Amino acid sequence: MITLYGGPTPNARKIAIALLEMALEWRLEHVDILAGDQLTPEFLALNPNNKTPVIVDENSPAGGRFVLWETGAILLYLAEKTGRFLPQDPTKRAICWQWLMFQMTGVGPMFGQQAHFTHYAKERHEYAIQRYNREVDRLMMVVDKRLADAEWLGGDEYTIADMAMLPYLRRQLIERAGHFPNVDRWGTAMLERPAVAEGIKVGVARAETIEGGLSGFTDEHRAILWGDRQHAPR
Ligand SMILES: N[C@@H](CCC(=O)N[C@@H](CS)C(=O)NCC(=O)O)C(=O)O
Repeated sequence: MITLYGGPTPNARKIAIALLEMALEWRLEHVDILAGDQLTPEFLALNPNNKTPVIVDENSPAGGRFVLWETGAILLYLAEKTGRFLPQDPTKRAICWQWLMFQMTGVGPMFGQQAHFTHYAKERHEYAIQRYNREVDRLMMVVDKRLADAEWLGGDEYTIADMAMLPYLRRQLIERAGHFPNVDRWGTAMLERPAVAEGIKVGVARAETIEGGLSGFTDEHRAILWGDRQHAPR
């Protein structure tokens, strides 16, 4: 049994999609990051970086309980555990890692900053808004070009790189529909997969989360996510 600690956020959705695609036995342990669940001693014992998701695998290949955080590492662990969604051919495998790393180091952080300055920050910072909107456009262009040349991010096989990317592109698929036709084609194919359609709903039933952070995002939420509690010694 694998426990997924997380809520309705893009990073937890990556892992829910993978667990469903791989038909693993799993359960969700809901972590409400707007209420500060990620800052409790119990959660920090799992992930000292106070970020969701975390998985706890009671049946790891080494035997027994295994805790892992960082979605790129979790996706690779699950793919290797099951032998699925990671190409066998060494160069195809490396290309899959390349797009996975591109999601982890480029798309994830930059889309995150764009959402922060566009939706969550209390004051309006024109420079930051422009900077991150332009960077999101540039990254979208790179992904669109890749998907013009290949069916899936890794090439001709659906892999964990696609699972990592979809949750971050969902909002773009709606807000920028028609601007990036190859991303649109890929997004439609992704959402037709039952595991993807179900995985992106992870935690929604329990959520008090403000999807997209557009309305009702309060100073209390800001204090939890970017205030002093984040910097308290642990
Ligand atoms: N690089 C990390 C990012 C994880 C992350 O940013 N998680 C957010 C939700 S999407 C979180 O739990 N934030 C809580 C906090 O910062 O206190 C990963 O890929 O696992």
